[in-house]
Amino acid sequence: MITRRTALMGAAFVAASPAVVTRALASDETMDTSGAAAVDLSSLPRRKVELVPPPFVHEHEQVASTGPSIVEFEMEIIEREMEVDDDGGYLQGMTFNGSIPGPLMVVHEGDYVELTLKNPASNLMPHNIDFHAATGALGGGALTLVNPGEMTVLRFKATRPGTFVYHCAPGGPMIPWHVVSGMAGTIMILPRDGLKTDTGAPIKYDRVWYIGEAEFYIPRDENGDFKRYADVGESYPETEELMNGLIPTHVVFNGRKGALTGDNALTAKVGERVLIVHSQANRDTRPHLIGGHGDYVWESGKFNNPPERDLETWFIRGGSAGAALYSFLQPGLYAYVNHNLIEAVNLGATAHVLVEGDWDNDLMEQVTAPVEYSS
Ligand SMILES: [Cu+2]
Repeated sequence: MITRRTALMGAAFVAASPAVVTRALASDETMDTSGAAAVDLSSLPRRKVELVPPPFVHEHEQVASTGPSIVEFEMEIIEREMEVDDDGGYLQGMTFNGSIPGPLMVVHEGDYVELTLKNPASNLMPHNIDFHAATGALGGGALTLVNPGEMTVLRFKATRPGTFVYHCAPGGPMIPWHVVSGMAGTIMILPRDGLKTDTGAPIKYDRVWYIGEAEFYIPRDENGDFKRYADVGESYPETEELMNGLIPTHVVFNGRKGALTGDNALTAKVGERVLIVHSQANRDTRPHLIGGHGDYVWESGKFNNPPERDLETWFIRGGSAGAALYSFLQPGLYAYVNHNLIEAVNLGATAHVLVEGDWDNDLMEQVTAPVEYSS
């Protein structure tokens, strides 16, 4: 029987890459758990959370005021062309909820995450979701593969506190392609009693920013201009060839060069403590706040480990998310970068933070402004 998936995938891909179709449809990407014993969670309260686009984060408690609950989220997968710079770069994007990265989800340790994942009929590709925070079935990937026009609901227990990447992983070479097309995000699982310093003292943040770093591989034409494609299927063969060379054309925060600079700069006030969650689902990176520090940094993002203190630059392993707390002490414009400075300045991995407040001459003073001198 020709399934809807076969028809759709066939139309988009058979001419381009039959091997890909075969692998994406392989049965080992799905799993039958229908024989497992039922669990009764009917006594647990449920609450529904509306996700918001990064760099912002839905309202949440830092210290849980109640016991565990089932936290309901919903995400729609959106395939669409996205402008990624001011130089004519367009990505045939694949996204969770329309943004790159996907939204930051926040729950507490012991909660159950219940995600409704929808793949609209207007999409071309099958998709799924692999939560690094979840246990079993390829992080949920083997239970969530949805064709265009299908939806699924996955529940998993949040057993380990920390920041964890989620991403699409529909099988074979579809996996890296979907990830570098935008299908990755982060879930933050807070300890029920909140974050702690290295000495175990409770510590809170005034705001959270979610920076999702991603790299894109956008083919160029013979004149060196970025190519545009009619849809994701058409973009695949040339994009895959470029991907396999491992040299990205863009390394960006939040989906495009300039997504968080200039008029889009993040803002804070002197004295505010910010938690910066930073993910990269595919490639190593090294965040650095120019003119500031990481007061407390969970470099690997896992809150059962004490945070490191006073860091200058921290390392986010590809396929992970980390978290850094910083209290801004001086006003002015800060740059938050990937401290591979070629990637920061030339390829796009820069955000700006505009901080209001009073300058502290004790921390830094311009003793003599630049003047000419004779040597
Ligand atoms: Cu996908």
